[in-house]
Amino acid sequence: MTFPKDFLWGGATAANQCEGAYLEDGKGLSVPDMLLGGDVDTPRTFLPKTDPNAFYPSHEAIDFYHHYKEDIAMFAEMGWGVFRLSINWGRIFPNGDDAEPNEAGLAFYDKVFDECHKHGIEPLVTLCHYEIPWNIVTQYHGFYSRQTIDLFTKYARTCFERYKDKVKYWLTFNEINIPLMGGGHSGLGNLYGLGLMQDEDINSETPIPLSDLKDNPQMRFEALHNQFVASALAVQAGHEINPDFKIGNMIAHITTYPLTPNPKDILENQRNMHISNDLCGDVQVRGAYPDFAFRYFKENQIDVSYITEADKEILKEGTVDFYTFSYYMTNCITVDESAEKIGGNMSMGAKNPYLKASDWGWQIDPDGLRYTLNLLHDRYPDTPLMVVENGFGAFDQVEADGSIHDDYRIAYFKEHIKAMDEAVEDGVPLIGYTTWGPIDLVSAGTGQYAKRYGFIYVDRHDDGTGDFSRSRKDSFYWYQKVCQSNGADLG
Ligand code: P53
Repeated sequence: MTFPKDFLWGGATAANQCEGAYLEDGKGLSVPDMLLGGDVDTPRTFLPKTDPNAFYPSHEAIDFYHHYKEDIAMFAEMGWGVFRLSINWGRIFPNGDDAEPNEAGLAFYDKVFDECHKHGIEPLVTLCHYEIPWNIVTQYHGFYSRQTIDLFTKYARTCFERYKDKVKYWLTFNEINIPLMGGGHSGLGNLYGLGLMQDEDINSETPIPLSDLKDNPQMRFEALHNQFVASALAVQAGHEINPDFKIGNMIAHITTYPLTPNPKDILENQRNMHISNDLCGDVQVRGAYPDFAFRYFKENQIDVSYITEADKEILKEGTVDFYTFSYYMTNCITVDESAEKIGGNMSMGAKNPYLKASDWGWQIDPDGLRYTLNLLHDRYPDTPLMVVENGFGAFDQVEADGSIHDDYRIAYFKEHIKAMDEAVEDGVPLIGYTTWGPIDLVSAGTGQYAKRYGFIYVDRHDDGTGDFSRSRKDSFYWYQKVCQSNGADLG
């Protein structure tokens, strides 16, 4: 058996995609609460006010807020050692800038973490998973304001102090590199990631597709910089509050290959990998911007005078203890503009003729995971790695007897776990694996329930019907064997 004895197996979720109860116990509105649903061809739209006639998937999500005991018991039944979840910032500071935290919100996560420990499950907590309080968007332009650095570090400190004996593993920002991904991701990155929206969009009376949100690259890069500083300050605060904390970063690692051996494609792919994946990773692991970033900033007319000497010091002092990333797919990069694209309205690259794709155009590439783990270990040789999201969004069919035969999902996971096994064999220090959406939840990209990821089915649908009941898919029993055998029994 290759996986280390204390390897952490589990699953990953985000508060806004699961909890629902969007105004309960004093929670304030946060960014996802303003987003309507879409599908593979229709981008999610955003409406900067709550319309009583519209369906906002996050408002009820899968009602984890009231089902957490049942859900965590089912996670334990699978034999998990770790559960990745996020704290919804707006439950703790409903407006983001409140003087005092909301006790009811803090108490909810006490109960959730206690429930995890009751079952021997270690929580891995993301502080900010696309959950910036809406008031920070409207009053501060999100992370574009340096004041938001203070608001975030206060929130982080509050969580670290409160849960210092219940949570050991923390992540600062989910997929911090999303604002660098381009394509349909600029709206997603600006709004979801940075809480940054231009005034003309904030005041819109009609729904705006996420992909059409106005982008201001100067503001986007300043906001991202402020987020780096906020992350580094949180890492420092966490280590001061409990030196045993392990605090990681989180990167959406969309690995890309050159579409052809044309050296122009090779160079373009290297540039893409540098900017999309490595820039953020380097800042958070090595504590400084990489050299290539400055050429990119110059070419994009970004004035980087906001990167002060004092900030550089903070980045250097706030490097992470481990590197985590999401891995779903790979894409190809080419200078040939006529090459066939992949990925629906969120397209991020060219189609790879050797790979099959999901119904959402995400190309399935288990070998790419082994390749990625090796790339990351080459780049950050002293840093433990963890895959904190990997999964297969698919339409599921419920049989007459209630069973769900999701062999396609089992096949996806089996090949990706084999790839991790190979990487461990290659010498990669991989410490854990949390699958994305172990229980069906709301898709971040499309807002759909129909894009299901779970081992556990949730009876809830895009038309707002369903009773939120949970049931086990075939993949549930399969993953149970994987966790219980420490990855030896892949069926
Ligand atoms: P959905 C794009 C590309 C890679 C990962 O995504 C992404 C996204 C954003 O859609 O996000 C992560 O739900 C994210 C999760 C999200 C998951 O991937 O669009 O951290 O919140 O649900 C899957 O299928």
